[in-house]
Amino acid sequence: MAFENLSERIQKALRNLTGKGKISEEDINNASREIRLALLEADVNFKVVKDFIKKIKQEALGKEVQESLNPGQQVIKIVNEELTKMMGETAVGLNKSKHIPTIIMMVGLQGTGKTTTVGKLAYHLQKTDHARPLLIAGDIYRPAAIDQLKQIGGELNVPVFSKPDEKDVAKIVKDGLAEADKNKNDYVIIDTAGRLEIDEPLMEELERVKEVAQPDNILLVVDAMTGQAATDVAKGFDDRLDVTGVILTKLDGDTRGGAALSIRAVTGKPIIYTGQGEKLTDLEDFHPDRMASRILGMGDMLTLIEKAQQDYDAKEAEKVAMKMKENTFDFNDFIDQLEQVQKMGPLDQIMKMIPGMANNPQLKNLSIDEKQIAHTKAIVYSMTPAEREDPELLNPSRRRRIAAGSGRPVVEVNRMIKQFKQARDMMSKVTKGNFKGMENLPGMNSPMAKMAMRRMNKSFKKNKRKRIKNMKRFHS
Ligand SMILES: Nc1nc2c(ncn2[C@@H]2O[C@H](COP(=O)(O)OP(=O)(O)OP(=O)(O)O)[C@@H](O)[C@H]2O)c(=O)[nH]1
Ligand SMILES: [Mg+2]
Repeated sequence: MAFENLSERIQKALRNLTGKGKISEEDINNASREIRLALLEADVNFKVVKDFIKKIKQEALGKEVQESLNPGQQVIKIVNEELTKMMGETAVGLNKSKHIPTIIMMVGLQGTGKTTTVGKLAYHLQKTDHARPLLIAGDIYRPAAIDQLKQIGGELNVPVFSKPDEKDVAKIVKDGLAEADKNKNDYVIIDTAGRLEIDEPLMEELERVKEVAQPDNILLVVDAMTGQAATDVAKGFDDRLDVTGVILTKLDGDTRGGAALSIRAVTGKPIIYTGQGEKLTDLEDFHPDRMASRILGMGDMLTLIEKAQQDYDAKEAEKVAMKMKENTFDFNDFIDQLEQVQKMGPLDQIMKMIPGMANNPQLKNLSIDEKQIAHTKAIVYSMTPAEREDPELLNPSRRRRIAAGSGRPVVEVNRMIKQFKQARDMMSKVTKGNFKGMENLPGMNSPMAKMAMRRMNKSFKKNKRKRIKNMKRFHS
């Protein structure tokens, strides 16, 4: 998976912060150092890394405290924002010509994915813009290049203009454009030849094509797997051709992240699309914010919670399973469960970290009832050890004593004991891999908490086989 290492390391550095109520300058420095190393290892441009870390420190140390976030979450937010800025802030699309055709010229080193991307882009424009593109085969050096483009055109039902015997690429492009005029194509996409490195003849040829075609878009195709070297190449192309945008290919692969993260900062040119596979459908618009979230694993903050919960589940589910089997699940276990829920942190605040969620109206109705959980705990702690271990002892007079001891009304004590019994039922389901009903636990009565539960339920089911194996081992 792309960015795996980078993602993991940055998330780890940030996770160390989220556990803390207060963050010192030293904490920030430690996290910054970790992030810096992670970025350098991901082959992000040295200068870009330096600027980035400087900004993170400035922001993290200087920023006014925002009440809705704890300090660790605030640092995550800053890193997320800076990472987004680094990649360009907002999504950028193609330049469209006032008059048809809109002309797109594809450039880049050998094997980066130019020809494939010509096809992907044609398909994308067909889908999003009902486009009727013409493709021009401007690579006359590799014998199979024209056939490759023709095959792609055939798949998409898109015409391909080529002149196999013409040695002047600018002339081919000129004739191709005349053909597009004649046929009223609304887009023209020009494929060009690649070289192993930037060389003078290649650049001159591309400059001539640019001169003739006057393209609305010159898209530099960059292989994301090549890391920092890719940014140097990008700069070389940009200096000569003044490209309008970048397409990052092979983001589906084991990309370290260097090119994706530094190319915008180094060239000032926006990433417009990303290639996510070899098929013609594998082209996606580039959204800096989504990419940052993906790197930080935040687009799916719930996954983090889920993961924590899974780790807990693995051990705890075994214990609970045994308790259920022996019917010894008691109030001590009940308290454990409650504490596990609380350990996940203030759920409403974590929710706000999810991109797009901060302004979600549903969040306003969100109440994770911490108070209720505290009351429940007070009641349990007012029980004698014998009562906690054997709930059947709880007769009316004991309940009155517990009510007095915890400062809660008797009805509430009764309700809680009833809930406990429900929870016990629920636990018997949990051992069968079903979290349904967990929503009814105290404090879990909110849409968001329910959503988290549904997710846990799903992931629990997914790992069921593994769990059953573990349990069998545990019981044997
Ligand atoms: N996994 C993956 N492979 C890709 C992607 N884009 C292109 N490829 C593959 O990369 C290889 C080279 O692609 P081409 O489109 O021929 O590259 P090119 O830049 O036209 O190459 P030259 O014309 O030789 O300069 C092919 O095997 C493609 O299938 C992508 O986004 N993901
Ligand atoms: Mg090619």
